[in-house]
Amino acid sequence: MQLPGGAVRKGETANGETRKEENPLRTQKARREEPSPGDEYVATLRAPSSVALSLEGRGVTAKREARAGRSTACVDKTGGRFDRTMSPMGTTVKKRVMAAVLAVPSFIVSDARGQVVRVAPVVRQTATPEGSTRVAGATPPASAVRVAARSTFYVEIWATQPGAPPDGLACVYVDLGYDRTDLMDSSPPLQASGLFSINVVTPVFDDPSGAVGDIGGCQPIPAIAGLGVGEWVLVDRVPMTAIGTGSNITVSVSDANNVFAGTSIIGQLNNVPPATIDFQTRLFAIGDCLTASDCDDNDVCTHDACTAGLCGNPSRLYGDVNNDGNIDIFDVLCALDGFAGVFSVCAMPNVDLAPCPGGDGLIDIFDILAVLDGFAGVNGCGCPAGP
Ligand SMILES: [Ca+2]
Ligand SMILES: [Ca+2]
Ligand SMILES: [Ca+2]
Ligand SMILES: [Ca+2]
Repeated sequence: MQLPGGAVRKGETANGETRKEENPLRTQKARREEPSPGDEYVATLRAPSSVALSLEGRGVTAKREARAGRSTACVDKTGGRFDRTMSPMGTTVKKRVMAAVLAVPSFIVSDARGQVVRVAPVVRQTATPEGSTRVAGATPPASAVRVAARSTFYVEIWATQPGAPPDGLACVYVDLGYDRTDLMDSSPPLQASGLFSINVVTPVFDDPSGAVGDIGGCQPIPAIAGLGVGEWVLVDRVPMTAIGTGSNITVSVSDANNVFAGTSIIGQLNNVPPATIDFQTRLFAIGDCLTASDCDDNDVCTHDACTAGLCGNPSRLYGDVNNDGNIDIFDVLCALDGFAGVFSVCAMPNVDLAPCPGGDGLIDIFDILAVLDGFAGVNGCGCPAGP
C-alpha cells in the first residue's frame, strides 16, 4: 500500500505484497539516538527526486525519505572533511565526523554559544554583479524604494553572521513572501549566488500565494571560513516582473520550515534556531514615479505628471504651469510660490520655464517673467500648443 510521500506500509511492498520492511518504531527510536564523537556515518544520495540516508554508528541505523519531488544532499557543517565519490546516480559520502551530517531535528545537539544570523530581502532594479556579493560591515546593501513599471527586477537574499561563534555561514535557506502578487510575478529559475552554490532542495515558486519557498543554498566544499562574519553576503536571487504599479509593497523572509534546508554555521551540528534569526522585511514601490518631480522630461512645453506610479508628459500652453488650459493669475501664483521654494501646488519641473527649452533647475525671476509672457500671449519657447 502506497502511503503519502511514497512510503510503504510496514510489511508490504508498493504492490501490496508482504515483505520484510524497516520497523518504523525502531527507525524512530534510532533517529532519537544522538551521535557521539568518532561515529562513522554513511550517507547515500540518489538525485534528483528522492534521498535515502543511512547513518551507521554504534549500531544505529536510520533511514528517511525526502518528500516526493524534492532532492536533497548531505551537507558538511564541520569544515569539509568529506570523502566524496560521484556516480551517475548521485553522490556517496563517507565521513568520520564529530556528529551527524544532516540537520535532522532529532540529531540536534543544543548549542548555547549564542549564534546570531540576520537575513534580509534586498530589492534591486539590477542584479548585484559578481564580485560585489560580499559587502563588509554591519549594514546590508540598500534596498531599492522604487523599481520601474513593467520592468524586470530582483529580490536578493542577503545574510550576515554578526555574533559569536564566528565560524561563518554554511547554509542559508528561507521562504520569501511578497504581499502584492497582483503587482509582481516571480520568474523562475532562481539565480544562485556563487557563494552558496550547493542547492539541496528544490525551490517552490507559488506566485498566486506570493511566495517562493526553500530559497538558498550551502557553501561548496571546501567552505570559505568566516563567510558572512562581519559582512553581508549574497545567498540567492529571485527574478521578478513588475505587472502593476503601487506602493508599500512588503517583501519578507521567514524560516524555510524544511528539515533538509535550514540556516547553519560551519562547525556546528544544529541549524540555527529560527527563533534566533533576525528575518527582515523591506518596503518598496513599483512605478515610474512617486511625484511629478520624478517625471521631468526637460521640456517646458509639456506638463510633467505622476499618476498611479506612471509618468505622463502631455503638451501644454507655454506658461500654463498648472496645466488647467488657461494662463491666469493661478499660474503667476505658482511661479511666485516656486520662487519662494514652495511646490505644494505646482511641481518644480512644471514651474521651471526659463531658459528654453528645458529650464535650468532653478526658479528665479526669469521663470516668473516667463509666466507673465505666457499670460500676455507670448509663446516664449515656441511651444506647439501655443499660445
Ligand atoms: Ca503575481
Ligand atoms: Ca516638462
Ligand atoms: Ca493655468
Ligand atoms: Ca528656471
